[in-house]
Amino acid sequence: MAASLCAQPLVLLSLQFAAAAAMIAAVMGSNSMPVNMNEQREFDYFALALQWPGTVCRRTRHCCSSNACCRRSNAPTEFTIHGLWPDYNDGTWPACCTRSSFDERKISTLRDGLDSYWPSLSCGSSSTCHGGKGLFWAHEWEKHGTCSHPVIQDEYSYFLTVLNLYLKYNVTQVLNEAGYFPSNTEKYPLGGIVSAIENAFHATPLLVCSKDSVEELRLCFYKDFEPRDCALGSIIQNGMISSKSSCPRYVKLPAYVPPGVGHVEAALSWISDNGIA
Ligand code: U2P
Repeated sequence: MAASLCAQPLVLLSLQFAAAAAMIAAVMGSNSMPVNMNEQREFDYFALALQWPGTVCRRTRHCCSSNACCRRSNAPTEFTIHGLWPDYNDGTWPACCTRSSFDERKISTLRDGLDSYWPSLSCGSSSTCHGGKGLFWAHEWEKHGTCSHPVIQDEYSYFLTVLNLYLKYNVTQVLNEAGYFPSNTEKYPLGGIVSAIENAFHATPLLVCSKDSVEELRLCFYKDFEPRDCALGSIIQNGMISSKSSCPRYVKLPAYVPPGVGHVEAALSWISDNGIA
């Protein structure tokens, strides 16, 4: 009798543990380290991940107020922030390092900058580390920001640091100055884009593509926020580090097309909204 009374909570506990582990694995992604806080060693460097709305917004099928792709003429048309990620040199990264839950009030004074430069480009709520759903910012803080210790100590400093880095290292401006502008027809040499960034910031970025379109550009930094080369797409497979780039030799920087009824109609209405003949 006593044994069966004890067994039930144990079964329940292990089911809860399995559910929590599955949830955490989903939040962390496949290359992240286990979520045992005590086992997560300090990270090696930061990656500032930027998204290209012209590519990401093509995935928007229906609109909602939280998706900046749906702001039509007011939608972002330059790289926007995805997150600042503490990474390891071996291509893995720590995730969900402390129990510090996101608190929107702590970043209220940064709100204008975050809305402009760090908008969500999707409608779905993001997973948080502790089993909930929340804002894109909540996901980035809980998954990545909490692993930035001891360099970044709290939520406010994390968001402020990211905004400052983004504004200081203006990737869109560098690409424009090198002659790379949004276009749905033009293709640019990947090497030219990489060289433009290297010349401006003296470090090699990492580009991520969706087919032939640039989707993300990552700038990497030492812990004192001096630029450094990104670990060029190293991923761990079967215990071996291998290098992988998802971009072809010639890539597009697609122009923003508002999501809607269809690409052609949407493009035409966007052109007329913007007074382009
Ligand atoms: O690349 C796909 C997703 O994996 C997560 N990622 C990738 C590289 C890295 O250094 N760190 C990292 O976390 C990202 O997940 P997210 O922050 O969006 O949850 C990235 O989108």
